[in-house]
Amino acid sequence: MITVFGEGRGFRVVWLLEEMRLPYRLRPVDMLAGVENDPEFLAINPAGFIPAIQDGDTIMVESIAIMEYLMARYGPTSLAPPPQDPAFPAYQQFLHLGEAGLAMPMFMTVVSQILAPEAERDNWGARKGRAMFEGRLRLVTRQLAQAPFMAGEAFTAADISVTYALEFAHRTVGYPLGEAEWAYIERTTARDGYKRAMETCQATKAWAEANPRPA
Ligand SMILES: N[C@@H](CCC(=O)N[C@@H](CS)C(=O)NCC(=O)O)C(=O)O
Repeated sequence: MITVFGEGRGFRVVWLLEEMRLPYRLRPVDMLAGVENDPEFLAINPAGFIPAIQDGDTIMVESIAIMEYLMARYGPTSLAPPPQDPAFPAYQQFLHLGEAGLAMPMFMTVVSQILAPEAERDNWGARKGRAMFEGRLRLVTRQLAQAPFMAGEAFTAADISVTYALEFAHRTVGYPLGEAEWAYIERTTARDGYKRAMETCQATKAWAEANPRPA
């Protein structure tokens, strides 16, 4: 049985597991309570960030790497087009852009603007993180002008990666996404796999309900 430690970006992993219909359990990690009080989790990831997974003797961190592992180990799956597929380059690019280009720069902005002491909130790093998100978002917008999904005509794990990043930006700093991005989010999150993942991830569900999409 696969154990997923922590929500946050662990939502991506749970969503993927639901899409693949693989059995798993979610083991919550309370980051706000302090991981130093959670020795069982620290034994899994001594670096103290979420998500992590345990699958038999395998322990992994990094949400995108975990998704790639699960698809390779338990696929084949249409969520990961094969390298010969014309959709593969866009798939590979947006799978990683969702974290490296969107979620991570915005995360640095969020930790400054929401969690930092008042006097340290408005700083160059926070503004740069937001500007990086904004710049890279243009690649998403351009893709959506050509196709309904990041890899083209079909939903893939790249959409799990990017959708998480866009919802993160909205739910944290209220980032003003455009019409095309909202229509995209409606498409990707209408899936049963997303809805089942939301039911598993109760903290994420509460966070989403507290930050509804614009009407
Ligand atoms: N690139 C990593 C980012 C992991 C990450 O930063 N997770 C956040 C919560 S979603 C966290 O645990 N932050 C606390 C920390 O880094 O100390 C991934 O995609 O898994």
